[in-house]
Amino acid sequence: MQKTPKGFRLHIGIFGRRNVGKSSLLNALTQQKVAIVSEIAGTTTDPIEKPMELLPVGPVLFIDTAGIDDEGLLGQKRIEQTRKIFDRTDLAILVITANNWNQFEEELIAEFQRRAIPMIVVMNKIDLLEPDGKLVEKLAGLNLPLVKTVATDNRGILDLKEAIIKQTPADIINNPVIVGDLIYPGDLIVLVVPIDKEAPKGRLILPQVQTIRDILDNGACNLVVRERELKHAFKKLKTKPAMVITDSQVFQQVAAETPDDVRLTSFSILFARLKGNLNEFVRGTIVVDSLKTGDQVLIAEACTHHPIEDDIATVKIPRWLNQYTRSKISFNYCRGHDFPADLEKYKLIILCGSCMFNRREVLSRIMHAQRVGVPITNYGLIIACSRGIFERALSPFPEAMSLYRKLRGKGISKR
Ligand SMILES: Nc1nc2c(ncn2[C@@H]2O[C@H](COP(=O)(O)OP(=O)(O)OP(=O)(O)O)[C@@H](O)[C@H]2O)c(=O)[nH]1
Ligand code: SF4
Ligand SMILES: [Mg+2]
Repeated sequence: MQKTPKGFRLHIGIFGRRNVGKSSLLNALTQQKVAIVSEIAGTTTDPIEKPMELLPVGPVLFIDTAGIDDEGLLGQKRIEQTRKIFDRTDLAILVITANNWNQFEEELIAEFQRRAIPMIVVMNKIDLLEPDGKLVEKLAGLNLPLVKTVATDNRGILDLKEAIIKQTPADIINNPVIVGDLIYPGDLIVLVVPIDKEAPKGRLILPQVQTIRDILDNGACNLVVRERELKHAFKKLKTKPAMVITDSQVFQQVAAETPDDVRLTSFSILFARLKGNLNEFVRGTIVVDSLKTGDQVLIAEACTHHPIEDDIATVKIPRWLNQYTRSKISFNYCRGHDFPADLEKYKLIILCGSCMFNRREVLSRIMHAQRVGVPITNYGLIIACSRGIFERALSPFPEAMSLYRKLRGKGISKR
């Protein structure tokens, strides 16, 4: 089971005059032939909805609308239909062609502003006409983000995705679902929390507390145990739990003691999904299998703390990855909000759990990596992979699991 609550699916409306390339843009963004495209103005007559996972933003619903400069009675009806879409638009994309901007566009942006809908202006078909400098200046003066595209040639589509990340309202992009979409009310969830010398005195750490709270918010039950009491807890339970969530450091032991038909994952994988994009991180983690001696890997930590003994970034992850790959990888580091511009030299980028970053910043990092074609992942998935428990830890996430199997099927061998 994996459902995306409708409220968390970002609704992106694509608006503009007829024939500016709205449907072409939808097809380029989704990399599918979702909408019919033709040179005849007025091709799209009814709104077309396309739910999809937009990497790296997450679940979105694109709504391609009929061009709204129509004239005549039929045109009026289309305008009314398109205007109804305004009511459920979280983010508006206003498509124009090179220099075509007048009262029609002015009225549209005034309407979006009145409704407090964030927007992006897309100047499409720039292969046919040079953008007018004055118009570009005017839009900058209005504080309207502008992206230049050739929808038929995929040009500018990554810029558009980046603009979508920047303009998405914070409450949507910082999606608060930790585990709620994976469980039902009444389910029993077992959480395994080691209390070792690294655990803070007298309390649990924030990701554990947030997970407990999310389970409560969804009407399910928490059973919190240390790893040494897990066996005993299973013996006492009359029915199997719906899921076990563990600290990744004790994953191997917990996996051995948890029945095979009980879904098992780690806090860090739940937070990889919450803070970043699980599918994108699965793509990145697969690359570990081809790492070899001398390859450069970037580890990006959000905090600037001094490395402690047995530090995760400088000691544990390098040790586990070198053991797993039987190589000597060259590790480089960046910390805080600094993120290097010259990413091309890296074979892989590993982000920390990013608990101090908002999701927008993590998604921006994923976009930077995508631009230069460098795979990216995070601690949670790297720990699971290098400890040999990757498949088991992905078991609660059918979409990520099938992506993983598909990538493996493409000849990426398992060590
Ligand atoms: N040269 C060029 N042609 C484009 C570009 N984008 C779209 N087109 C062409 O422009 C025409 C209209 O594209 P559509 O995507 O159907 O436009 P639309 O805005 O959805 O049109 P309606 O549905 O009629 O409102 C098609 O012939 C596309 O192939 C572009 O960036 N460059
Ligand atoms: S995982 Fe959290 S605490 Fe650790 S470096 Fe990253 S942001 Fe800081
Ligand atoms: Mg269309």
